[in-house]
Amino acid sequence: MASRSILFAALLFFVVESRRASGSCVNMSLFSTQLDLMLAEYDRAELPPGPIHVKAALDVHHATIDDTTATVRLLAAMHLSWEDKRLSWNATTWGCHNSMTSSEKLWLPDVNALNAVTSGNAAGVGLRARLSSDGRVSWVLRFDLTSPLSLQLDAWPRDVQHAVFKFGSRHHGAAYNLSVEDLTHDLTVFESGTWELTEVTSSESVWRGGDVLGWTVSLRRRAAAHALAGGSVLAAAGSAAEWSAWAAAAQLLDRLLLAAVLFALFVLVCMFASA
Ligand SMILES: *[C@@H]1O[C@H](CO)[C@@H](O)[C@H](O)[C@H]1NC(C)=O
Ligand SMILES: *[C@@H]1O[C@H](CO)[C@@H](O)[C@H](O)[C@H]1NC(C)=O
Ligand SMILES: CC(=O)N[C@H]1CO[C@H](CO)[C@@H](O)[C@@H]1O
Repeated sequence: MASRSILFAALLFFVVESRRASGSCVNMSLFSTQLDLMLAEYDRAELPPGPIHVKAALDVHHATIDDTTATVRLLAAMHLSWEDKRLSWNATTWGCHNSMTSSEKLWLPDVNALNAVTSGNAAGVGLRARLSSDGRVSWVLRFDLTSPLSLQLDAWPRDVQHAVFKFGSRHHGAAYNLSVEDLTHDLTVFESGTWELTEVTSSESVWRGGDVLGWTVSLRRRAAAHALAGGSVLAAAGSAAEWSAWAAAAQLLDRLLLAAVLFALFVLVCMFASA
């Protein structure tokens, strides 16, 4: 029941969101023409005017530790947003408040992981960015990161490990300031396996004149050995239950037999008595 209402709420949210994304334009073809004209004059190689403050929120999708290689792997989406006044417009005259557009046409902050390697493909880059009429740009970067970890095993198998992932501009003395923005929703982590994500905390620091954002991921080991022991206890409990059922049945049979014998004796006694 609960899951159904969650599903319904999610569906409703999706419908409302997609209406807001596409249904808010009065005349889409008119708006597209205006937007194309604006982007034709736009130079992506030039910095947005004024001080640039890029806000970042990290949405952790999956985190796990590989004991054999002492590495931690993180799958996450980083939501970046900033202001670029060159991309603002009058929502009343254009008949539209926001729009998705190809991100390769825009100036983008070069935020990257500083202390981890991207596994497989390079960091997934959002192909589209969301523009708002007030000049705010939102863009999502996807990370698949692997980082070495010095495992603290004092508390094994109930150990909690902390891994820090740092992000910043690829270039020293970045042209923009970076700060952490809290996620507007709870963590949605798809967990499986040995490690359970318990906490994600963020921090801000400066390194070589550039802002550095750090997210510390805390993972607790789901003691596999204990789980196994628990499993075998359960199995034992299962067979014990089976045995007690058998025993009960045997006992019942015993009593029935006894009753039958007693009954037969009674019948015999009655027969002798009447004879
Ligand atoms: C949308 O704008 C175009 C171009 O300005 C115009 O030709 C068209 O009639 C408009 N459509 C509506 C539904 O207003
Ligand atoms: C947008 O345009 C309308 C009408 O053209 C005008 O009245 C309004 O002041 C403009 N808004 C801004 C923020 O410039
Ligand atoms: C590029 C930029 O805007 N840098 C600024 C970042 O923030 C510090 C202070 O918080 C400023 O001194 C920088 O100029």
